[in-house]
Amino acid sequence: MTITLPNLPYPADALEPHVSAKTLGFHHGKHHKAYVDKLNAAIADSEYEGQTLETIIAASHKAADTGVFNNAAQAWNHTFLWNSMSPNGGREPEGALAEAINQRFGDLAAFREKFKAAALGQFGSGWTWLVRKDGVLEIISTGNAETPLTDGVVPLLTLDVWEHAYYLDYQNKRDAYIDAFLTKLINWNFAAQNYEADRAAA
Ligand code: MN3
Repeated sequence: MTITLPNLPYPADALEPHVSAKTLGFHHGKHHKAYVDKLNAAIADSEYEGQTLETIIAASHKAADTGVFNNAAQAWNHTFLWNSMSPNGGREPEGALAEAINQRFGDLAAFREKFKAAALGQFGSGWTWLVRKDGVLEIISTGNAETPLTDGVVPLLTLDVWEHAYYLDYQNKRDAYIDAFLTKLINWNFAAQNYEADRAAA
């Protein structure tokens, strides 16, 4: 069994004008694909071969096997990213997740402000996440390939703040890219599914 590159959940031009088809094409077809290809090369004939992606992430992290971990985590993070955005995104969260957002952050505007500050404040490459930690919502950032999966918290949604995610469309204006994500693209339905699944599992 090899790790496969999943298709995008929407056409490459579906997020325009906020994320161009060119950016999404490169990001998925070149960057994400390269992580998957390098991972498969690294795990061939190793103890990781045939394991699920999640198992490979946990085991390589524990073993400090950086070459495997970086590519495995990036493969997983990017699939999670595609689902964190939607052509119909940017609306307001609903139901229990909306209540939890309001309870934790005050209101949606305050959530957006806090998420934006975290995404802007991530120095260099990395990711900003909404997670559920011990039943409480938190906004966290991780550097490079790091993923909350190895911290025992449940990711609900993520934004990629590596320059390759936005440079073609926004150049150095990371703040405009973050605003577009928060107001036009963010997939609250996906976050709500992850939230409900974690509540049901608790
Ligand atoms: Mn990326």
